[in-house]
Amino acid sequence: MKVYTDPVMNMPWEDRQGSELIWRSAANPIIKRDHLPTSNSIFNSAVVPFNDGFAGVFRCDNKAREMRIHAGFSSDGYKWDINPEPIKFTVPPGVLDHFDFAYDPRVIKIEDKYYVAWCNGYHGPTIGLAYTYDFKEFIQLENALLPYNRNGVLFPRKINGNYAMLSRPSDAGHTFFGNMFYSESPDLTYWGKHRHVLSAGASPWQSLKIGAGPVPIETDEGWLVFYHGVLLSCNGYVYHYGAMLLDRDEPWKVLGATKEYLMSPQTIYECVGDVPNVVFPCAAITDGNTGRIALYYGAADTCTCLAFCYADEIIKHIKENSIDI
Ligand code: BMA
Repeated sequence: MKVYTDPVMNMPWEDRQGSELIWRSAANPIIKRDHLPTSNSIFNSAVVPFNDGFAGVFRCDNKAREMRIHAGFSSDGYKWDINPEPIKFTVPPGVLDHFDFAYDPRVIKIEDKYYVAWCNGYHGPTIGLAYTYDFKEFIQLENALLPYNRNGVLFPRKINGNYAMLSRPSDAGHTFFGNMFYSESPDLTYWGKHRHVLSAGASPWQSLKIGAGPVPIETDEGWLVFYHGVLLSCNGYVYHYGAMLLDRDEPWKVLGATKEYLMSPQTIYECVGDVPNVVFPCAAITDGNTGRIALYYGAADTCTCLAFCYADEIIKHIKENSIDI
């Protein structure tokens, strides 16, 4: 199996100790809630290889409980130097200049730019977009979609000549529904060609809502997409994650998706925090040479964690244990 991502020499990695398909870092949580003196919590954050190390955009909710995103740098993917000041976007003339809140960023390099997609407050949640070259200056683009929407995740290359995005239409609250859709844009401003990808409900862990997690990983078998799935228990929402495989040329076509979750909240740091029982992946560093994947996920809406897996094992598992398509 081929993974079409660049090699990452110094990626964060720990060998598997047991038999799980995805295993947790012994260093979890790698970023604690009080990593910044001003932070209430740091979670659901996105990182990418950058120069000889890594850069990222972090969801830092402050002690006023305002949701902000901050840039950060790391040489090893574990120890992060996060800017104590939130990102202040440069807004070009003619682009909507409005800020309410920002959360759940995803970051991806497309051609020569690093793009950030996040849940942007504009009369409710929608998908904000910006780009940077250096993780110091961020140029804001127009919001991609109308409110209400969450989990906007760009593909790492154009598809059929257009930029492409997965997203999840929602409502303004703690949405109790959610299906995944695909959209295309020639210029990152005007979006269309909207296609349904997958609805919630295929198995109990994903019965209430689903949404894309990290940026899709291109392989010769299709796009590997980790996604969160939510069920409603007597104690509220429980966030798990699994993975799906999408057609390479028509990524709205699902080739398979995990019937069983790959991770559910089970450790103390996933079950105890501001929102108990949440594992929420927003980034994956993938080494094109070995197919090793380091997943960054938020735990209990409080801290940031790492887990590891192999692309070929996850794809084999999807094929052998899929929901009915
Ligand atoms: C979603 C978002 C996520 C969060 C999740 C669980 O609506 O707010 O950031 O992890 O709820 O609280």
